Amino acid sequence: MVIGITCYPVAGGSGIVATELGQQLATRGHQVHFISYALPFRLDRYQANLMYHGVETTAYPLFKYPPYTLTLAAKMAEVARNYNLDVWHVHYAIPHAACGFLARQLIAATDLKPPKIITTLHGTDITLVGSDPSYFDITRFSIMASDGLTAVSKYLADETCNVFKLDKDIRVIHNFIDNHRFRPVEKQCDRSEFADRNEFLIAHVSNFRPVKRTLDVIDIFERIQSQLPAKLLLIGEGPDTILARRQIAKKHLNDKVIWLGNQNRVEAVLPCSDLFLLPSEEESFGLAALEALACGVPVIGTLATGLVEVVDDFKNGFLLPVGDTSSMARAAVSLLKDDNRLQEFKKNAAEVALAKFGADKIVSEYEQYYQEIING
Ligand code: GMT
Repeated sequence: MVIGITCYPVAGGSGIVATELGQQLATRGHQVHFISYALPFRLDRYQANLMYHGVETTAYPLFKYPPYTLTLAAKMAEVARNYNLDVWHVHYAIPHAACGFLARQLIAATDLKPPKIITTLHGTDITLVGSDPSYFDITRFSIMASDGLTAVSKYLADETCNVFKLDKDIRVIHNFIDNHRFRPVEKQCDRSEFADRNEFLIAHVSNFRPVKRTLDVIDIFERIQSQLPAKLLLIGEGPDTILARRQIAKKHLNDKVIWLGNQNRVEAVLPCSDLFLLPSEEESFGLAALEALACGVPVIGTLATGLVEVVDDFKNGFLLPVGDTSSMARAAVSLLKDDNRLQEFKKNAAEVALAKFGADKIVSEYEQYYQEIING
């Protein structure tokens, strides 16, 4: 197949899934075209069958907000015409599904057959931004206008139907991991760089948005380290970074926290960790948690989110109510203190991640879905 992929190129779950899907599809022999305003975050090496088309937006004094969505739609149509695309796969409904619709109208005005539009919903495009009154109607319209619709969890598919009062078939295709990269191999990293031999290493990866509740991460860690020797590894950056830094200083934890900023090879660090914290308010899936599990790291996360489809409660992690940092810390300490159980959780983490979310399985689900949609 010839597939166009549009996503946000910055560090963030939807861009990572889109990029890794494109790489996997190209490896399988499909021709993949990325269309975005910058080279996607993890698209850091040349690969056969994979091309990138940058979208430019001309600045003009009249434009307070340069109309990126128009140039994106025009580029999507141009790439479809030049390469005869079968599918436009857009990740994150806003504004990409609307751009797909517009690009289809552009092609329909010629004699060419437009590619099918498949929209993958990732989470905040529905739960936060899409449900905002200013985006609601256009998001609902663009979702309805897509030829195919996938969601990264059943939780998100149900949430989408509730929020938008939709009666449309949404295919659940979970996120996946490249199991050649994300493996529980401790020698991939040098643990002594981060912690002493007697210290536990606790990790958190996110884009430090309020929805991630980074202050809860610090609160949980503070409670853990008051009972056990431990270090906290923080990976990523975002709007709450400053807040988190202040909180760490206020709690006198500076010498126990290691900041790594954005990393595009988290698999080189995660396998050294003993526990991963993701106490998010909302998480449609929690790709960061899956990447940790695949590296053999148990996860402490939140109930009533898509994490229930990723983490096996009491088997490779614990899920607790949002904001209940004392129970999260208690669960963490009891696990870290029981080495047999910790090793068992670590083993389960990697096994479950591979069995349920291995790239081979999930990428085939996308291929099959593309084919179904192309065949109408
Ligand atoms: O989590 C974020 O803020 C980033 C966001 C994105 O779209 O880049 O992530 C969402 O999509 C990921 C990939 O499907 C999911 O694993 C995350 O759970 C989801 N984030 C939220 O629902 C908050």
